Amino acid sequence: MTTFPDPFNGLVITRYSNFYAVEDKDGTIRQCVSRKKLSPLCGDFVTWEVSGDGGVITATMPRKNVLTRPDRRGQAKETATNIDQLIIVNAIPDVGDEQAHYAFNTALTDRYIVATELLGATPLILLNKCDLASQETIKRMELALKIYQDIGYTTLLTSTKAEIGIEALNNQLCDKISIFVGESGAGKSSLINAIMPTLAIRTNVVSAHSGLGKHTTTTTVLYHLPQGGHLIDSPGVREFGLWKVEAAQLAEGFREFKPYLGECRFRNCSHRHNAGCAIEAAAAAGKISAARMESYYRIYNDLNSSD
Ligand SMILES: Nc1nc2c(ncn2[C@@H]2O[C@H](COP(=O)(O)OP(=O)(O)OP(=O)(O)O)[C@@H](O)[C@H]2O)c(=O)[nH]1
Ligand SMILES: [Mg+2]
Ligand SMILES: [Zn+2]
Repeated sequence: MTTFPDPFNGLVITRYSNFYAVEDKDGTIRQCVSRKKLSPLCGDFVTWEVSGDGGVITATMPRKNVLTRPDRRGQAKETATNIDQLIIVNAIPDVGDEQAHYAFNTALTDRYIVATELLGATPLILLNKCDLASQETIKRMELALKIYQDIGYTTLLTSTKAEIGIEALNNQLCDKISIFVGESGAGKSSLINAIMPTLAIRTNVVSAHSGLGKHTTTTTVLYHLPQGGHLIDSPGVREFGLWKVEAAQLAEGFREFKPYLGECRFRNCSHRHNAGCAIEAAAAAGKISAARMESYYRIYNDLNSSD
């Protein structure tokens, strides 16, 4: 059951054009419009009043955080709010995909992790479709995931087809709002279906001819878990830009940098080949993974080049 913080009597489940699906305390979903000054999001607790057949949203509860994603023009668009956990879904590289022989999409994962840290939420790094991988690939992926485990993140290998890791995922979802994010086709909706089989969300069947997905998720929707907790399915991305992140803030998105922040010789150190940089010294001493340090450089450069 959803706990509604007083005096809020509704929870926004999803938005469609100018309407909001708002769940009330009885679990009834009502079609609401919103007062002009408000822009409710999936995950917002609201107050609403009956109006005609539906309702009108009159206030929204102060938010814990707001997750944004790029729209078609690359502009930041608010997606969901009050997020406790981001489940970063990657698909294991296809067998025989020579270009993907190194690892999964760690660049996208690291960007999501930065966003998660700056939101004050927890990331969960998930690698799906492990039924498609050879034992050798699985071993390589476990090594890639170990980098994240070593800095204290939870990682999971899953398969919705072979039902691997679904119970372990389920155990990570109680009593919080989790959002599934990641590239289109990685299996976000399939994972939610595996956890809640009665839902039957339509999933993205990629057409072999056009290469285009069908039933790809286009709206952000919140679902309730029977044991408490909420899951939000969201549309996949091709790229994940970071907005409103100052270069100086970026280092705070790398949790393993924390013990060294403030230890650099120069206060405005950018941790990029700087004299007396404590973070780079830690990386050189093997205390910070080379892959994550590379990620930091890459994201830093991307932030500066998009100005
Ligand atoms: N082999 C295999 N295929 C999977 C697995 N999970 C999902 N798929 C398939 O991958 C395709 C994409 O799955 P979706 O769940 O729609 O992916 P999505 O991340 O929700 O995609 P978007 O909604 O576009 O962001 C579908 O054809 C699924 O059947 C898995 O564990 N193994
Ligand atoms: Mg989907
Ligand atoms: Zn430094």
